[in-house]
Amino acid sequence: QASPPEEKTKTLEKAGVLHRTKTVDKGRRLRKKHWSASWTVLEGGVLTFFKDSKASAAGGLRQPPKLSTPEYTVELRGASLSWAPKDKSSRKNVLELRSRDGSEYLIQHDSEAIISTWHKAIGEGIQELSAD
Ligand code: I3P
Repeated sequence: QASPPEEKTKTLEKAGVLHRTKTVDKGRRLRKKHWSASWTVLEGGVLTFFKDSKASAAGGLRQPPKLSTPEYTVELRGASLSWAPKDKSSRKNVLELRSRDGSEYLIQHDSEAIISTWHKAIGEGIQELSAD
């Protein structure tokens, strides 16, 4: 028996620190790339990039991490994901996520193993939503 939709959308699928940058905002290409390391959460068909994790890391172990606020939220419904072509970045292991509203994000991690688990999880998230 299928679980009710509310239950499904609350499931945390994945979380971790990734490098990301927004390159296009609703069809408008941004002039500069600003890579930052940010806490990233995939949950209920939405990918959320929180604000730069360096701010909370600066507090060190003596301070609890500050509750960070989301910087970008990307609805996976109607989105597409692929490995970024080489001309999009000099970095290795870069994914390109295009949202339905015409925004684009690059997502990167130095570890091929880690970026591959994100590729799979985001790809599956997009697939599941397109089947609804
Ligand atoms: C950019 C910065 C980015 C780089 C980008 C540079 O310079 O070095 O990291 O993207 O390359 O323009 P600046 O800090 O002066 O803005 P990658 O790391 O993804 O290669 P680009 O111009 O080829 O996009």
